[in-house]
Amino acid sequence: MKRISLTQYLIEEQRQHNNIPESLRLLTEVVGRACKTISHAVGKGALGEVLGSAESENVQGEVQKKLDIISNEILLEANEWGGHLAAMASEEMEEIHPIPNRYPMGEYLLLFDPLDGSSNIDVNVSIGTIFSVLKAPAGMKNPTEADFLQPGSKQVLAGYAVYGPQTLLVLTTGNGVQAFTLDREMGAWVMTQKNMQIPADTKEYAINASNARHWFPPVKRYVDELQQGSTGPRDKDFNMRWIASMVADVHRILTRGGIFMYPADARDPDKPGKLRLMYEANPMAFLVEQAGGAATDGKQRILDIQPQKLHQRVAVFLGSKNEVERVTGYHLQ
Ligand code: P6P
Repeated sequence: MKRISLTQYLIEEQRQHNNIPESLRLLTEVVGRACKTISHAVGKGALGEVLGSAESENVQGEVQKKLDIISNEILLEANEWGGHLAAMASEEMEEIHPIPNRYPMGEYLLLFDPLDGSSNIDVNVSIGTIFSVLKAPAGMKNPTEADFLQPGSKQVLAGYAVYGPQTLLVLTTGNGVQAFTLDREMGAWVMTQKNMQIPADTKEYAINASNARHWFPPVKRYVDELQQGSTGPRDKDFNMRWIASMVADVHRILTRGGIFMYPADARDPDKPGKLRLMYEANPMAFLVEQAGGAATDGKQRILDIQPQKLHQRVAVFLGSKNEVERVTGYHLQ
């Protein structure tokens, strides 16, 4: 494959599809630059004295890691001056973050989970940054939370950076999924995968099996059948992976197929699972569908869900289309 930079890709994409105007291209490159900075901070680990807890909690009531806060600050500072954003929203902040008055206001809304998989930071397992871009409503003057509450089908760009053995940037603007590897010597994102595709069938599933006793019947039935393997109705053996970093699990699925599940369960009927709709499920669902996969909450397409709250949670079933359709079918029976 011809090695092209993120900038060249975005410019050529605009020429072909006219869907990445200058301001969106700039936004994407700024987010990419912020992810390089986060990658550098993450890579320092203990040497940078950035590991461990920050002794504070986020809006989810989860203890924040120092790198959660550092990553959030990096994204805020990188994106607030450029003139392409009207406001930002983050898993780490209760309220939206309007662009300060000293900077021009742009036409996009940026949402992110600055460092997904925080429980893995201190044990050197892959983590990542997830981001989603929406257009601000026409004529909006003072951004409010309501302006962000758009279904995932309205995203104009979504992606993630995964900080693992390689640092990768994976994104879509609606014309397939492309992956870029960080060339650390050049400090540049270089395209290494074009038009990633998720096989419709798979032998690999991802779920936190320690929650099995809480699962509702459709998930119990689906996972039991997988575990019966060639001795059961599926008539083939399956393998399981659970990294507990959504970015890493989703990247594996984009690379070789699989189904990822974080279902609602009986522990808290008011809490439909753990993952957040706006800045985890929606961007990942956009990527997965663009790669030929499927993403539902067990009953409906994630990208069709009309959000009610910025930090609302959603059950997630995503990945290989035939498996997602099977487990969704069990929910709808
Ligand atoms: P559990 C990380 O905290 C996260 O939000 C996702 O990245 C990941 O898929 C999930 O939670 C892991 O949850 O319950 O297995 O720790």
